[in-house]
Amino acid sequence: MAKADVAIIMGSQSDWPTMKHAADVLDELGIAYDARIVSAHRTPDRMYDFAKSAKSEGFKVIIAGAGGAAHLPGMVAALTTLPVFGVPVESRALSGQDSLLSIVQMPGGIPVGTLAIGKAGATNAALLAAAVLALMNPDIDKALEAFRAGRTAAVTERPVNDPA
Ligand code: RP5
Repeated sequence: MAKADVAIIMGSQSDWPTMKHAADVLDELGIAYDARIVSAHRTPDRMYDFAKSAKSEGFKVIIAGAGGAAHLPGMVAALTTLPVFGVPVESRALSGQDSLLSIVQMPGGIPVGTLAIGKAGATNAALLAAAVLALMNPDIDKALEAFRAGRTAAVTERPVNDPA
């Protein structure tokens, strides 16, 4: 398996349908990742071990998704200086507003780059991770440019009745 530059972590198996959108974008860009379930609440020791060893494992960026009382991105950011992008997963009770507010309002000094709730956030977390890696990797830069150009080319000038 190729060495993973990106860790995609999530608080629960139930977060995967959301976080898979980040994985799909990384696949499209040819960026290796490792997806793991790491819960701040249910597996705190696993979270601590992951965050403390993430840099020595070779990860360059961490994407962390969680829902509800979503402490995972902030706790991981407290334990590593790697960039952490937080994805608020859409919760059943409060539609992800709880997740968003749990992740976004970090105290100054411990940053989490917080994305939108749900699929858009997971997608953009992967694109931001790619943009960070692209600073050091021309192949990823090219893939990111092509990705953007593809999305631009896909926008028709006029609406159609049955878009593919
Ligand atoms: C959080 O609790 C997880 O990130 C998930 O979004 C939420 C619900 O988890 P499950 O009860 O579905 O496992 O820790």
